[in-house]
Amino acid sequence: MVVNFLKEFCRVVLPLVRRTPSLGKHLIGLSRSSTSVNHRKLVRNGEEKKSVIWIEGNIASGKTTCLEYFSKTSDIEVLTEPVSKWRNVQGCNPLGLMYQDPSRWGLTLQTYVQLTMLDRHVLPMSTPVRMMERSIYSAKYIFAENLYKSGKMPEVDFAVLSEWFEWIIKNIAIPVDLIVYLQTSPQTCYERLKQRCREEEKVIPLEYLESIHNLYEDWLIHHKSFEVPAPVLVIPADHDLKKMLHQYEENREKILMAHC
Ligand code: TTP
Ligand code: MG
Repeated sequence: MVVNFLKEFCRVVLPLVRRTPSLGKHLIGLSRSSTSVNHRKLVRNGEEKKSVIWIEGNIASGKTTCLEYFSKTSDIEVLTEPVSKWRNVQGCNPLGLMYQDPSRWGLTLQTYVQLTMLDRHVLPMSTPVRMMERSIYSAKYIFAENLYKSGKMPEVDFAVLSEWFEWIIKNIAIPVDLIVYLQTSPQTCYERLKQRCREEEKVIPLEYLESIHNLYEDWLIHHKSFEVPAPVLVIPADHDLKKMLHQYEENREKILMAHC
């Protein structure tokens, strides 16, 4: 009987899902409309409303520090970026390889970043609020875009990565209610980068941080490049730690009540 049911399910439902991507999305859990700017309330089949906040900003803009600050609040789940995986996947270091030879290894790194970010986005939520470092969107709209625009990613690599990305955002629900943009000057990031001294990043010149900065500004501030999937809260982030923590506290309500 179970076998018959499964056969019937495959015969009737699967072709329907293939023909109707939005139905597949409902089966995955959340409709696209419920994550858009105009429908910001996350209602998953009658569950309580939950809120997802992305922390975005240049390399070394202070995203992890911001997440660490809010991780002390109860009922918030904080997902830091899987950088350790990018530095070590089965004994290989795609991040280091990319910085050494972007044309050869850019696609390798960006494919893996895309996978690991997607894995974060689809994790079931166990608390009312989730904050996460970056998103699959900035990996594509900022980093992959930068590699391609600077002539370091071959056209065919960018095309394949883009098709993957478009498929993912069309078929898999990526919830977001608010983007917190830590806005820095490239110079500040450059100084912080030198201080923290992550081995792979020693080769990063100031111009690289300037390019990333400009792509961020075009996307989140000037709305000149790509769709912005949620409202943006801009926090000036050139300040010292004390002032930054003060600003996070000042903005606590705006950030944590993102879904209201
Ligand atoms: P960031 O995502 O900027 O993380 P961070 O920890 O350096 O930032 P913060 O100090 O604000 O917490 O970058 C991690 C490294 O990964 C950095 O060298 C840039 C690189 N990277 C890519 O090359 N491609 C990508 O798509 C992403 C998301 C990061
Ligand atoms: Mg970080």
